[in-house]
Amino acid sequence: MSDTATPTVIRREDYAPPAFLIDTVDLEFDLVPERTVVKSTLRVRRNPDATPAPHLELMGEQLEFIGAQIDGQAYENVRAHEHGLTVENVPDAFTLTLTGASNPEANTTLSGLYVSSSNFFTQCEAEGFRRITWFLDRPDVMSTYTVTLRADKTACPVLLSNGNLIEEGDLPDGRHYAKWEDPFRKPSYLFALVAGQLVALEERIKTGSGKEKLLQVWVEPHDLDKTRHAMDSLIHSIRWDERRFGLELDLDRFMIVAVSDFNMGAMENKGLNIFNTKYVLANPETATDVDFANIEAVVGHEYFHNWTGNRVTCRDWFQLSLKEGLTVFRDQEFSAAMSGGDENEAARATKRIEDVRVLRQMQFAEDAGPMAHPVRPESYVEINNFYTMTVYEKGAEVVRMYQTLFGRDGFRKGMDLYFQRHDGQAVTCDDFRRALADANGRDLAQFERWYSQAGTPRVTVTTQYDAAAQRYSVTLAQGYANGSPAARETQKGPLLIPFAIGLIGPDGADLPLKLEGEHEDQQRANTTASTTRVLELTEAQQTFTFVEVAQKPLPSLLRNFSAPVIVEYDYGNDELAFLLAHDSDPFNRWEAGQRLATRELLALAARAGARQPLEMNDALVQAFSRVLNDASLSPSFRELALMLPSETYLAEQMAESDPAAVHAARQFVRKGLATALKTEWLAAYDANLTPGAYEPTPEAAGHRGLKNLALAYLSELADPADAVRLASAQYAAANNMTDRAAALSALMNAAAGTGGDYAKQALADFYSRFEKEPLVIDKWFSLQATQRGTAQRPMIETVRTLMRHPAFNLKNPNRARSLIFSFCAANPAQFHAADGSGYAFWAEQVIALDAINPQVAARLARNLELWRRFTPALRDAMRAALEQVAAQAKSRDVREIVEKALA
Ligand code: B3K
Ligand code: ZN
Repeated sequence: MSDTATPTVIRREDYAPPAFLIDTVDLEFDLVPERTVVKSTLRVRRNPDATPAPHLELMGEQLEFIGAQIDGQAYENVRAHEHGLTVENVPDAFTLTLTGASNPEANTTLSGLYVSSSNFFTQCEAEGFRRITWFLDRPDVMSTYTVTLRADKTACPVLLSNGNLIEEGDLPDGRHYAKWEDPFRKPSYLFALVAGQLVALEERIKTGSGKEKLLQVWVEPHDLDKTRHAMDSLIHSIRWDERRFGLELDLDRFMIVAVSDFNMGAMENKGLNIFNTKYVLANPETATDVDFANIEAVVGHEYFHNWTGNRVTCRDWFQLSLKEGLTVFRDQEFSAAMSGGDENEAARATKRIEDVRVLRQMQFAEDAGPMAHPVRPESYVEINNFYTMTVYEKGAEVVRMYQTLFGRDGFRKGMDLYFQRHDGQAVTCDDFRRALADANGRDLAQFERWYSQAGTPRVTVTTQYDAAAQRYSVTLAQGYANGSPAARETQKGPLLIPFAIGLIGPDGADLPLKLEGEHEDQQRANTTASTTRVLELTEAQQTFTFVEVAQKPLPSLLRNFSAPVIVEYDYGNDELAFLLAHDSDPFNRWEAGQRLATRELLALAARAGARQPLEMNDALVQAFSRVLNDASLSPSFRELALMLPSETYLAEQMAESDPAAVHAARQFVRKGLATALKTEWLAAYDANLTPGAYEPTPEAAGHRGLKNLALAYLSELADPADAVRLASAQYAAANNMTDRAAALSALMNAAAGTGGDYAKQALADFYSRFEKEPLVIDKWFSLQATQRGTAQRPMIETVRTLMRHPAFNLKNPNRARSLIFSFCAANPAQFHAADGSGYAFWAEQVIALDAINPQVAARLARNLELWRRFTPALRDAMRAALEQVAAQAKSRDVREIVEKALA
């Protein structure tokens, strides 16, 4: 690993253009698992816009240097070192040929060129290309590539790279070759190759302008029956991007390849997307509704990068959110459209709710800890540590705010201008903001703070109604939630916050809105619906007054979550119940229920922590009962509204996180709701059966979701006989993974509650049934790692036993995540066991992974970063575990995380 005692900090302010440019790249690969030789021929010239430098400094890692030539002549003034190659005293323009080798088979980092199941794959973002050959491995160096791949024909019948196939043929000794050419200039992080024994599902389509395109989904032969959904998702993505943004597929061929060893979800390499199998492979027997939806979202995400990321890329890695925030926003809009059409607000709301839930639980937590950083970070030690919730999810919220401010048409105008100005360039977040501002005739200088300030903004709301004057005033005050010092340092001034608001009358209907001093035409321009107004909060505190308000209204605040902020408003419980029943904004209906539940759960957690008796709140039961029985609400909305906030989220809301108390409180409420509404859960179960062939449609998935939530609640009953009966039958009869996994989970939960062993047989059956399906065996591990433990049956023991299971493999990231991450991140009550056993396990695994795959290790390392916010006993034990990792970890990746956590 490349590590130094004092880590080098890379700073945004130090950006300088490259001293040299590389116009063309010609690569020749002789692919051999243990020693692959790469010959790279580069046309290099001095950058007229940079400070001149005598030597060409190329990045390179873990490479064996074989030789160099300049303009066809051997060149000796070359120095290979730990970080790359210095080519000394070069002319102004020249052709440089470099030959080197690496060992793909020994590459367990899964960055650069590596072997997985005897096939070759690459992963270059962010800095993997330098592990393949020496290069100016930075995104502002864009070149056109030709690539020749040579390999054994039997071992590697398929040879793929970016762009178009221009030549192929046989070679002596049973080898063959293929030559690829990518006509588009690209940075090195978008380079890819794949070679091996793969087969493809193919389809030819015509894009908007009538051009024919070849689409392929490449997988291992036994997985061909799981490619249809990915192909359909790709076609839907292509169509949607044409419709919504007028963006067409530019290459003649677009390929998706699935690989089972992969560090993240997928990668948008030009024309050759490489995917984790988890986000490609699906059929009803092996994939759940959630898997189907995730595949659609990730296929869309990577496809959308072709314009937002590839055609227009990032100048430097600080601008990562330029492509990631924007592309997440695009995939969110795509998924929303797929789940209900572009216009159906109620159907779109379920997607919005799911996204906001993730943002709040994960990104708000990031902002509260030592890794807090702005959407456009100012510095990093290891860039791979900055593919974060802030860059991705908060970045997507920042993009969404432009659309909220300018409307869908105004946003589209901004996007059009962005491509008109910057197609083929490597640019910055400022360039994007300027395109949006110019296209809409707006000054967005203040909006820049969303990119430079870290921390979660908090908007405190106070209201006043003057009945005599029929005036209702809303005062919004902005500041930041108590974040970490890392976040506070960046906070310089108030933000421009688009704050969507509605007013609800006593009958539950929205009131028409008229702001003081507002003309009628302004009123129409401001919003499409006259009952929701987007207030633009720009100062630390501002009052907005609505006039002609005949009755005292109830405010519906931050509709559709119009900005990534925390809203403080002193709603009464009855008001929240009223909003849950009546708000015309589906997001805020859900929000009201969550506020009600969160308030109750936190109160109970405080009592549990103080060992006081707990009591069920009848208002919560009534509110849940009304939602459950409201047939006007879609099943998927009801499922979301009846789900309690997660233990992790609740613990983060406490002054001192106490996972055991949160668990006790949440379990108490789950049981209470199960008991009080037993008949209703049983009825909901029956009412939402989906007989017949499995269909992954949003409607069918909604029914399954609500039915399985009912089953989960029923499994909490002191006497779980009904749940066990239903779940056993469902497990045996299931024709799809959603139902089978939910049934197994309910059986396991019933067993955890009663000490019965209802799940034993089903778990064994599940394993043997799916032994040959790695993605399903991942579910088998993760179901066990996240199951509820008890004092008599601590889960750490189960997890340690599973670590020795023959199917466990630490080198495979999906498997490591399914067991280790599931336990450490998704089973908080067991992970934070008072005896510190979870932390000791965590430290061991971070250190073990560090030696294999620093990127995966660093993800796991982040699991303890909020340690300062826990109760004192846990805090001390966590610090000790962090110190142990700090003393032993070698990689820059893990060191950055634990050192920041301890600082
Ligand atoms: N751009 C890649 C992520 C690369 C992560 C490198 N550590 C996938 C994506 O966001 O689409
Ligand atoms: Zn992305």
